[in-house]
Parts: sequence; C-alpha cells; structure tokens
Amino acid sequence: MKTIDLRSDTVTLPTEAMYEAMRTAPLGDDVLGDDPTVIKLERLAAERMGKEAALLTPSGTMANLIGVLTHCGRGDEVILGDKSHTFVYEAGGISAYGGVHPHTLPNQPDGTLGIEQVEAAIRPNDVHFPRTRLICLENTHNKCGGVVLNPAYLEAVGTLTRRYGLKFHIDGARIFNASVALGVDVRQLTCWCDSVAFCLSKGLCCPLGSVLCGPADYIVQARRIRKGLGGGMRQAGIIAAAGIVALETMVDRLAEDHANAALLARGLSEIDGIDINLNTVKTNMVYFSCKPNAASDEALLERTAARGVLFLQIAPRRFRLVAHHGIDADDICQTLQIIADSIA
Ligand code: TLP
Repeated sequence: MKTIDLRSDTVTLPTEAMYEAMRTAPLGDDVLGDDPTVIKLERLAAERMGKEAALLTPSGTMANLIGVLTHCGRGDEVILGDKSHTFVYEAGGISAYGGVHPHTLPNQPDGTLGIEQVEAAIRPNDVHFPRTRLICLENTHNKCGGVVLNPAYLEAVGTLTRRYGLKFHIDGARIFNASVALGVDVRQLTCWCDSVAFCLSKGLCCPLGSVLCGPADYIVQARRIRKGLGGGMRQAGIIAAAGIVALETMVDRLAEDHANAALLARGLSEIDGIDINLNTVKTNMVYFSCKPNAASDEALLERTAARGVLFLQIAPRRFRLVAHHGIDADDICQTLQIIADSIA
C-alpha cells in the first residue's frame, strides 16, 4: 500500500538530480567562508530575490529568527499577524532569544494585515512605548490557507514602512508558490521588503535549508547572528547543491501542486460532512472542517491512516492537506475516495 502523505510539503524527498549534485558538489568550510557551492547558491538566491546578498540557514524557523534579530534589538517591537508562522509556530524564538516584542494584528482571511491597522499600531516616539522597528508579512500565508499576497498590497505595506522609517521582512517560506500562482516574477513580491526568507525544503524538495536575502551589510550582520545561534555549517555545500538544483529546476513545477490542490478541494466540497471554503485554495494547501454530523476527528484520522492517507489536524474539527512533488492526480482521487468512505 502506497502512503499518500499530505501532512506537509516538508515531507518531500530529494530528487535524483539533487542526490547526484550533492554527491559531486565541490565543498569547503562555509564557516571559514570558502565553500564554493554555498557561495554559488547564496549568489543565485540573492539574484532570484532581487537582493544584494543571501545567507543559507538550516531551517525556515532559523531564517526568520535571524531575519528579525538582525533588524531588531532587545525591546524593539515587530508588527506581525496573529496567525503568522513566526508568532504561532516558532517557539516564541524572537522573544526568547532576541527580546523582541511581538505586536500582533489580526490576519484577514486573505492573509493581509489591514493597512490602517498597521499604521495605527506604529508607536509614537514616547518613553512609555517600545520602539516599532519592523513589519513582518507571510507569503504564501500558511494558516490562512496558503493564500497569496499580491504586489499591490506589498507595495502599500512597503510604502508605509518607508514613510515611517521601519524595516519590512517577508516570511516567504513558500514565496515561489505565490509567484507561480500569480504568474509574476518573484522579484515583484520582494522588491518592497528589506529582507525575505524562503525555504528550499518545502515544495522545492530539498532535504533541508532556507535562505535569508537582503542588503549586503544586513547579511554580514545576519551571518554573525547565525554563528551565535549555532547555525554555522561546515561542508554545507552538500545542502546548497540540492538548493541550486531546486532553484534551477523545481520552481515552475509548483503549478502541478496547485492544480492537484484545486482538484482535491473541489472533490472535498462534494463530500457530505465537509465544510470547505474554495476561495482560500490558491496554492498547494487545502484546509477543511468537519460538520457536526461527520465522524469524530479521531475516527477520521484513524480510518484514513489505516488506508495510507495522512494529513494534519490543525484544530478541533479542522484539517490541512498539502499537495507536493510526491503526489499525483491519481493519489488525489484515491484520497477523496478514502476520505468519503471514512467520514460517514
Ligand atoms: N511550516 C510547517 C509547520 O511548522 C507548520 C508546515 O508544515 O507548514 N514559515 C512558514 C510559513 C512555514 O509554513 C514554515 C514551516 C516555516 C516558516 C518554518 O520552516 P522550518 O520548518 O524549515 O523551520
């Protein structure tokens, strides 16, 4: 029985081309600054994102942590969404390790923060208040359903941050999903931000790794913080080699994942007992809720897992499925049948 693992696009395995690149990559010691494959990946990533420089990190969590810590000192405030990955799922790292004060605003269903609300949240210069230093957005927005922030909205936020002398960071873990869904060059999504972190290890299929991109002097400082956090990696060219393959060959195919997610969402909407908002299915993620008449959460997960279909429970009665490189349209059809059988 094949396991159809829809828990996340983080479960993707390296491609054959990645294994080959990892086996043959020229290596050095990246902490000493002489791993040629890391240097090549960082140059490529910076160029793709339209930034001066880049830094390879072991994970998206560390890329965001370094990203925020490089912009903010202790006691500084960051404005970010209450459903953002950095606020919800990164173990409070910005506060725990950076003393950075999170000021959350409600994420709208489309993943945005209201522009007026952001402006109202910026602190006046007063000894009572923390200093507002940074605004963070997430694109695509995971907890809002994999929805996409568009260039016009990013320009509005970028304009605001410049007017107030703030910095602007994007958690772009899946920013290529956003650019592919919108059909725009990824630079149209990054040109307004100061820094962007994107993941190699999700839909792009690398075994690990994320990249933080930004101005050259910012990345110099970020490199020191990465070292302090224990994220300096020696023969990291092994990882970077897969990252180069990912950037060169794995971006455009994300459209297949989006088509499979759409197929899955349409099928789920026809199953009795399932509540789904098709408007939020824009990329590779599908969230659905169970109606009261459906099987219990435990029964649903147990029955589907017994037939090889895995997905995540996000909250009581709420689930997430993610399409990725290891999933084809046949897997989606089988998944729909198994969920339909299991939910009654
Ligand atoms: N997200 C994971 C889980 O942590 C929820 C997933 O399966 O979706 N930013 C965003 C928007 C993310 O979705 C994730 C991972 C990260 C950052 C962190 O990346 P890693 O897992 O590499 O630390």
